[in-house]
Amino acid sequence: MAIQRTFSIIKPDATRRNLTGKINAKFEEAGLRVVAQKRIHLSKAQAGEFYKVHAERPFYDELCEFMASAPIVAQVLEGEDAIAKNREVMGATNPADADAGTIRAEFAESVGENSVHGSDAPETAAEEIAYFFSGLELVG
Ligand code: YYY
Ligand code: MG
Repeated sequence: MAIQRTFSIIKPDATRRNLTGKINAKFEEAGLRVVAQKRIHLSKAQAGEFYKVHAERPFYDELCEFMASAPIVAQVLEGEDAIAKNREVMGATNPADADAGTIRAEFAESVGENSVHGSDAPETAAEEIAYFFSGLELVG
C-alpha cells in the first residue's frame, strides 16, 4: 500500500476535555503523521454541509448542533494505508463496540459524541481535505 492522506476531525467533546494531544499521540503511535492541522469553530450550516451525506438520517440535526457546539481540530493525516489505519485507530462508531485501545474506546462519550471523524474512502478523503484546507496549507 502506498503513502496516503486522510482527513480527520477531533470533535467538540474531545476539544472541550482538552484531549487533542492525547488523540494526536494515538495517531503518531500508529505511524500516522499530522501534516496539517487547524482549530476552527464551525457554524451549524458548515457542519451540515460537511455531513450532508447523512441529511436524511434521524440524528442529523443533533449531529450538526454538536459539531457546531465548540471548536474542532481539522487535520490531514499521512502514512502507509492512512485511511484504513486511521479507521482502525479510531475504533467503531459506537464506543460500546470499539476495540480496547482505540480512540473511541478510550475517549468517546456516546455514539453521537464520539471524539473523532475519519474519512472512509480515497474519494471522501480528497473531498473533505479540500473542504477544509487550501493548497497553501498542505505541505508537500
Ligand atoms: O464514520 P463514522 O463517524 O464512524 O460514522 P458514520 O456512520 O459516518 O456517522 C457519522 C457520525 O454521525 C458519527 O460519527 C456519529 C453520528 N451518528 C449518530 O449520532 N448516531 C448514529 N446512530 C450513527 C452516527
Ligand atoms: Mg463516516
